[in-house]
Amino acid sequence: MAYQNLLIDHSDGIATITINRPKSLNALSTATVAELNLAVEGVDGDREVKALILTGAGYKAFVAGADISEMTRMGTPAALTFSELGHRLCDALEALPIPTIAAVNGFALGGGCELAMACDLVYASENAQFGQPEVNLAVIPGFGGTSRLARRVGPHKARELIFTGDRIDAKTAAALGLALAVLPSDGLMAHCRAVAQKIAAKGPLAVSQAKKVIAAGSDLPLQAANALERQAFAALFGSLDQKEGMAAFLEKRPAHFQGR
Ligand code: DAK
Repeated sequence: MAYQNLLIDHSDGIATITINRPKSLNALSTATVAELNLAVEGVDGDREVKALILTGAGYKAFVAGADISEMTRMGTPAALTFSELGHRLCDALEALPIPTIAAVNGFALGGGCELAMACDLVYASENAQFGQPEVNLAVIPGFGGTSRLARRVGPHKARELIFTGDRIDAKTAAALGLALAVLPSDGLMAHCRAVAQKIAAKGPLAVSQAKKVIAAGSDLPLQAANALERQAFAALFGSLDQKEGMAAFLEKRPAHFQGR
């Protein structure tokens, strides 16, 4: 499939989606969000892909938000459709059975911050800036920012960031837990690929179950979350990979996982 606004790369079991609209700082137009939905669907159906990296083209921006030149023409029905498209994308990223990594290489504002927060792991370059500046435009986050930011940094800090529209730098984002680490700009992708490769070498069913249980469990009381964990833990003992992983340990050799 030929994309107008994305670059897609598959290598060594890792898919990389690069949002490629550098002239508008990779702003999310409707067409870009629609293409992202298709690209994520494509990754979902590909058993060879063990991890997904999402980034923006160039060194200045991950995504500087939803495309303001397009939003300026929207009324309520079009805004609802746009917001649904964005929610579908963020939900699809969270539902992928593989880990997703946001390589935040510059501005991650508005829809860009929301997209990063829909990924499992977020790494930032030194020049990255995060924020939900929608109130500057007299709107609110529309791709899940009100809920995901509150879950990531707590409702108190989320209120401050969303009410003021303030941008925070990479170090502050890391201190808040919004980013896991801050990397030099020219080392960000190598770091993200190294993390993706490390994960890709593990038992894929186990990684997938861990993602699912952490996501579902974080919205449940502890006992219910532990019940989910028990079921997933036990189910993995029915997999070939579990036999292989434990046999390889005892035989002091590398494991060869098949995802079965
Ligand atoms: N949309 C469109 N174009 C953008 C853009 C954006 N979000 N951000 C930057 N650009 C364009 C600029 O217009 C400029 O284009 P030219 O003038 O060169 O043609 C080019 O990118 C370079 O930007 P600047 O010249 O402004 O670059 P600076 O380094 O001076 O400033 C900046 C960088 C990121 C601080 C600044 O560009 C900026 O403040 N950008 C806007 C950031 C922003 O407010 N983003 C949040 C957008 S709101 C909803 C659904 C979704 C959402 C809300 C509701 N529903 C449907 C309910 C989401 C909303 C948002 O994401």
